[in-house]
Amino acid sequence: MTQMNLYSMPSSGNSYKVRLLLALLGRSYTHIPCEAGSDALSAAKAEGKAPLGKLPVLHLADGRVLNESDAILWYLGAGTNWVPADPFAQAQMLAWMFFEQNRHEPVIAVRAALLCYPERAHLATPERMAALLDEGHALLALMEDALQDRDWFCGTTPTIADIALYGYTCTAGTRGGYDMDRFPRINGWCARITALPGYITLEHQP
Ligand SMILES: N[C@@H](CCC(=O)N[C@@H](CS)C(=O)NCC(=O)O)C(=O)O
Repeated sequence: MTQMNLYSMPSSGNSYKVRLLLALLGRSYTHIPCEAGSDALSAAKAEGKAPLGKLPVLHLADGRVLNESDAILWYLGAGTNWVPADPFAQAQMLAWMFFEQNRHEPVIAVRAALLCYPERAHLATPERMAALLDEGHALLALMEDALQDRDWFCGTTPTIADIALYGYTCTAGTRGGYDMDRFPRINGWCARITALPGYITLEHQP
């Protein structure tokens, strides 16, 4: 193995976060796309390439393996401008990343998945969809408030917390059905991310 291999799901925000940071950092790697329900995903799991059974997974050139999108962001961002040096700023950044995984992703990504993946349609009861809509709007309102006096979630420059939050926020309206007109500051923040040099869309496959 001579360079990093990334096993990632093309349609997934968790995988997109990692592809996006790699692009913004200008890092080269081999992409192994494994879409939901594909033979490639089954093969990756059968070959032990996804030790925790989920993607993304980053395989380093020396053979070490990293699971969990936000842990991978931390690893790739360490020592760059994407991770602040100050311990308090780092902790603030991690707080947003835990918020993303514990609260944002289980609501906003799940509603989008119920709408977008046909095999999950039977789980999209009207009651569940309505609850996810309300919960998601409340979470987005927290993000909107946080952006009241800043361009980025932690400090004056973008960090990996912005990438983590962007992964599923960027499609909250188009895939999740959330009313993004209510959140002008989030829309401005998304526009600032798309303007970063090296930015790629979710659809872009390396
Ligand atoms: N907390 C994990 C979640 C990873 C995850 O749920 N990945 C999904 C796609 S979003 C997956 O690999 N699904 C394939 C499967 O369950 O078979 C992370 O952030 O990396």
